[in-house]
Amino acid sequence: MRYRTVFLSDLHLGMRGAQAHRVLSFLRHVDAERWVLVGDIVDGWALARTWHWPQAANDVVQKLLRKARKGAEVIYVPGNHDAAARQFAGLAFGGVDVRRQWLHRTADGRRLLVLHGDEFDGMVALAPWLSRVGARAYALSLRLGAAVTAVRERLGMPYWSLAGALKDRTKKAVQYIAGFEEAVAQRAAAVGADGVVCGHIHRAELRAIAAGERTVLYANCGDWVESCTALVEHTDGRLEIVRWTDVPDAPAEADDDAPFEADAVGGDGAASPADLADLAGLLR
Ligand SMILES: [Mn+2]
Repeated sequence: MRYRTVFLSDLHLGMRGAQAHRVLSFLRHVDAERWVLVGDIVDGWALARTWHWPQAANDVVQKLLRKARKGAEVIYVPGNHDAAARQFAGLAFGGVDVRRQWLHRTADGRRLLVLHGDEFDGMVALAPWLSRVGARAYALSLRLGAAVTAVRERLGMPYWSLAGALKDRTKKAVQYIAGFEEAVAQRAAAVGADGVVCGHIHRAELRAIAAGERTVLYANCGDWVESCTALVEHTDGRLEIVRWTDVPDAPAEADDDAPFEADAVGGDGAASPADLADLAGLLR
């Protein structure tokens, strides 16, 4: 499959529960002129707690760099979990263009503001699973979800997300998501863009949202922790959310690598300068 542009966000490589082997399968089957990485590609928060960097995560980074070498345009807009990379905004590494935000022009001439979305956390009330404490509870629910997923795969059932299902059913989650989408759409309208592409809340979406006098396109890439979705632009500029349902063989080393203790890299979960240097190394 070949697209004009593929937008990917929230791979969370380095977090237990990340699905690097699925990302890899997607990258092997899909080709594009342009790859836009919309943040939380590497999860520096999770890595600072427990070092978990399976071969598949490495392969994902290598595969993206290879696409850049082979002539694809690769733009990387870091998110809050890989915010360390924001210091490199304006620079390019191995053909990867790092930007704080990005203005994408579609083949049919629409201007889309690309940002991760954590910029709006302070403006939207109550995002429990997005705070650092919430992130741990969320990771736990994902690990539970991973067990369910493993059983379903063994039974040949399609991929299904426990955390996603739980999240979608709480009233507060619904309110939060609506508030987030509204805030992001308002920003796009304020800068005169025709739409916005973001990630962050792990919920793929593609719809028009009224923002004041205007209507803007709200596009969220979703994530590769739960839903395995990407936003793609066809050669004619048409946008679409695709869900990657291929179930590749899970790597044998999946969960038996002994993690380093979290306190080896800084106590309270905050990234130390050494962590940032490590992260920068991974991103290069
Ligand atoms: Mn995020």
